[in-house]
Amino acid sequence: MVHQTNIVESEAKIVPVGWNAPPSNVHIVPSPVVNVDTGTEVSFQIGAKDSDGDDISLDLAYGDKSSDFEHDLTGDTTAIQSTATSHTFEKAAVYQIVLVANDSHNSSIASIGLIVLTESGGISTTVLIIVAVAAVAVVAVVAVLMMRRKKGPKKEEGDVQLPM
Ligand SMILES: [Ca+2]
Repeated sequence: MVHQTNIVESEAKIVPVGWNAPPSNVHIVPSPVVNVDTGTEVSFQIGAKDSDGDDISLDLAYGDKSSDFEHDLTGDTTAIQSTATSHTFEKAAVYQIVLVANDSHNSSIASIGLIVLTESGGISTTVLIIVAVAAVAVVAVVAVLMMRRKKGPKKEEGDVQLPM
């Protein structure tokens, strides 16, 4: 006859009364600033950890009045946990994206800025900016060349005279 013994392992957590470690390592990836075009689906990796092993609820606000993305991270671990989500921004603007991690005692916050550029006539604003910078550079090079020509050695005329 085989006897099985169930061994229950547990870790003792000594937490002083009234003391809590708030969620740490609260993160949003990509970070810190992203440039995207309107209508582009942007992927986010978000997460946190709790050194007490508390459950963490994540609340990600996109800053565009759409519904927040909410996700619960299960406790029992003090490792950094994360999850993924994505969102499409329809209007060109600068968005402040805020992630709140709550362990039911305290909240910790992380945020990033996200720049959404509009498209006009199929040419993105980024391309227009690059073209504008390139045009300024060309003008600068032409100006330098013209200044060098003016400073160059002057040709003296009338020095050479043939004897009669
Ligand atoms: Ca905690």
